[in-house]
Amino acid sequence: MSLKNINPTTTNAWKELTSHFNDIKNINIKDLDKETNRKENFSLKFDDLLVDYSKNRITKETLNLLVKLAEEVDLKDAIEKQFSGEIINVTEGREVLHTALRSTTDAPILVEGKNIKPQIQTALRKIKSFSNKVISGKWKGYTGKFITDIVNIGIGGSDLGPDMVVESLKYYKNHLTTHFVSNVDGDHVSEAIKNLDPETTLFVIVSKTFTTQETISNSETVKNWFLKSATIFDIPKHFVAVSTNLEAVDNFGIDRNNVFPMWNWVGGRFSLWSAVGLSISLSVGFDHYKGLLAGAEEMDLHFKNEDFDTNIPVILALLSIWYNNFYGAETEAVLPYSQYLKKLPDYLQQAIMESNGKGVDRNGNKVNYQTGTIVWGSTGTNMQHAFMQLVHQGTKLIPADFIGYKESLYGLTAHHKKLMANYYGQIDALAFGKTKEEVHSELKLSGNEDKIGSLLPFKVFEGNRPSNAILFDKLTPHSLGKLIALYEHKIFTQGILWNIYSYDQFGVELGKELANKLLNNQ
Ligand code: G6Q
Repeated sequence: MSLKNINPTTTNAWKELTSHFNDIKNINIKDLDKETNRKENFSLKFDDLLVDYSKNRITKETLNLLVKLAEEVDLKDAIEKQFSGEIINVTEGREVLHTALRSTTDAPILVEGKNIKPQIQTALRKIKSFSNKVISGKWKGYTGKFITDIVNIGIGGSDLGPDMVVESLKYYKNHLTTHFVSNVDGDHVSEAIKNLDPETTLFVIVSKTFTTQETISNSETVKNWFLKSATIFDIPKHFVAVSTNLEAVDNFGIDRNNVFPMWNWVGGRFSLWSAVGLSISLSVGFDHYKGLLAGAEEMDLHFKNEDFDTNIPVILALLSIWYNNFYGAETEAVLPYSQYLKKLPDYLQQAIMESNGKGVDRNGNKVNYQTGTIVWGSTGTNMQHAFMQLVHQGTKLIPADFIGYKESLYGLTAHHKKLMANYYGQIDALAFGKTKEEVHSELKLSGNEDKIGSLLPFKVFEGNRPSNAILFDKLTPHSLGKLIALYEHKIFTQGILWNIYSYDQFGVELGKELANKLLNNQ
């Protein structure tokens, strides 16, 4: 049985939400914040994670209606279908089972009648043993030297996830240096290899199809570079692949023993939990890699089992729909207050926009409502000195997720205090703004009474700009896994509510076709 097919705008909840929106659209977060227990009533705690969504333009009634919407489109049924391996990626005829990759239970998950759990475990054992060998130095290059550098060659889902996680977990990394090459721009690969030593470099070629123009071009280039000093018999010590296309991998010259599996039931942008994450395991060690998977599994169970009104990914998805479909907000910002997470917005752009950037519903009809939000962002505090001006005083409504950590990793507590003061300061500034009266008395008190006439309107902050505070105790592989899975489930929930297919990506095809045509005509 496939996913249900319900146009959200035809539900009772949508109608009620529309009239509710008309009633409350001018509410102000400042007034809402005065409610008794507002923070407690609009916060969710899940072990080391606290999500405070009290600074949103919502009431209890809004939330009830949004939850009702999720119920009316039968989100529960869709969740069950995803986790149990139904073919919910209908347009590609595939199951969507990235959650199976991190499941530690014995419960079988069947794909074409076969339990996939054993092959997942075998792949994990292979990742473990390979990572251990390379990290310990047991695995040696063709002249007997240890491996010092890893180069991940892949693009899109075969690059953004591993790259983002390796960067985010830099604190936990070992002696290996990891590089990522993705762009077909030859300067990218040239820069990456210019200081590398072929005797001590390991290339991890990640391509589900092993036909992707960028990845194959870059792989051929590094192979030629390698063969300037080594022979084809040395390739097995320096090239491994993650792919489903064994024939193409063979043709490239990679030893079958050095191939890690990929499966069609894992979408590229959700694949860092598979062997696509090999560079992660090499960079931080298998135990940390497992920690990442364990954190994601905890979020999976929360998403699967928790009631919608206390379900973190569901609530964040519903809030996003509230702004996107009722307030007409076009974009959302993701603002991590950790320099380690600087690549998270890029990663989420693919995950969110490639998944939910669809204009046709599950009937194949053009939708008559807004879908996929535009996501963008950068790290705090850097972005406060850059684009935040527009978020505070511009004309657009931009709901924002502020991701923060109670503790820093190196323990410079004075720095962390400042960082978090900025985190909360921004949230409050957006929500509460600064009134005319406040600006007036500020100018007066600072002895600038003469400037009140000319400056006052420019210094006013309207406020009433919504945000969520997503706060973890500490950045660990475990909490990162949880965070990524949170967004994955938010994406899924929104796709279900918008009645679109989130797991195909035909939108990237046309440009590829045209580029190939142009190449062939040259
Ligand atoms: C992700 C997309 C896409 C894909 C790349 C790389 O969901 O499918 O970004 O990951 O095009 O594809 P290959 O892994 O096949 O090279």
